[in-house]
Amino acid sequence: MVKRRRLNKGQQRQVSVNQKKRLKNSDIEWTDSQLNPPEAGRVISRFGQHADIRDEQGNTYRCHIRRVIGSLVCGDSVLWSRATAEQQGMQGVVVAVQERESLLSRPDYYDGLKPVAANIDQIFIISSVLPSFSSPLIDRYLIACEDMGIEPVVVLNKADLLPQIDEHERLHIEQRLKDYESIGYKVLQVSSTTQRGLDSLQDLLKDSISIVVGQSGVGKSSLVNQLLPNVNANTNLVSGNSGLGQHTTTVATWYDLKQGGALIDSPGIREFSLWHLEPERIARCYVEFRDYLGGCKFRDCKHADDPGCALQEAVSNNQLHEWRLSNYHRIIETMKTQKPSRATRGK
Ligand SMILES: Nc1nc2c(ncn2[C@@H]2O[C@H](COP(=O)(O)OP(=O)(O)OP(=O)(O)O)[C@@H](O)[C@H]2O)c(=O)[nH]1
Ligand SMILES: [Mg+2]
Ligand SMILES: [Zn+2]
Repeated sequence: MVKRRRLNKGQQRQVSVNQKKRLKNSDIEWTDSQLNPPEAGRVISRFGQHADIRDEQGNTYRCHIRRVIGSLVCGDSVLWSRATAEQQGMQGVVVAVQERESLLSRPDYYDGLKPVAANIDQIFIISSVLPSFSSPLIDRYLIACEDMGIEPVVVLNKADLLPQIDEHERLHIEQRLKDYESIGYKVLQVSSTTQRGLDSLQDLLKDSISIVVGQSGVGKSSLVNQLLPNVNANTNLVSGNSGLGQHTTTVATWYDLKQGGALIDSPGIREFSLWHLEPERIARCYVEFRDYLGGCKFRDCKHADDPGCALQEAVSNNQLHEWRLSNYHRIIETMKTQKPSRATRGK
């Protein structure tokens, strides 16, 4: 019997490179006569080299993405051509992307800045009583929204579980939500199980392109299913062992709303770093800090134990919430260690 030799690491890498080359070589191309004139469409989801495109009549087509197109994400407005005959399951080809009104990117330690969805005008930041409530994570999303100029809504899902948790934790969550409201943010407590608060959420959806974001397992897809009864987005139990979500949703997906606008479901995240922003910019994205930022004694004030810090003084006078300033410091601190060395642009 011939003993099969195991490949060393270098050989394994070469095999993988060759496989990728081969895949690229089998690129799909139709001749001009096999393609209809380009028409407008919307990216429903993107998967590697193909995307599901919705035409203006509301039908969806699986399309190949021309290699010249650098970046394409859920929500992009595109021009695409219908093919007269399918090739490898593809029904058409995306030929151009229209200019974006906005772009939500997910700063990922391993992959750099990864675009998630385009042309959105409202972000529902979903948190929940379980797996865990995290105000630093909500703050990170709020910073991203302020930076991009997109309207945020802070949503606590699984509000039905509030009476079941430790009282100390319940009071903590409720106080944080009140504080967000006092800063001026829209805050909703909802439950996709008991339907609590869903009418208010429904009202906010009207005529907007909205996206649900947040940790895995907070119930983003469950909310989408409740808000859009014809949709059947996959949902999954939070793992009994780790208490974490199971990353059930894997790609951002666009759902049309009957009354106009759309709701995008997105994959859960583990972390949301902000290394692509400067500390000064982050401080300005804490909207309630803005009135005080010019007032520190030193121009390079770090707002920690610096003498004459206007933010510290405002905290002492109960004009700012201490926890927001401490979240700010936590974020700045983690940025120092989380800056990725790899390329900062994904596709
Ligand atoms: N008690 C309670 N459970 C809920 C509620 N909403 C969702 N769940 C449960 O939470 C679990 C996770 O829900 P999903 O909708 O899959 O969560 P997700 O945020 O989409 O997760 P990913 O796709 O992994 O990011 C499921 O078991 C849901 O049944 C709620 O309002 N109350
Ligand atoms: Mg999901
Ligand atoms: Zn200061």
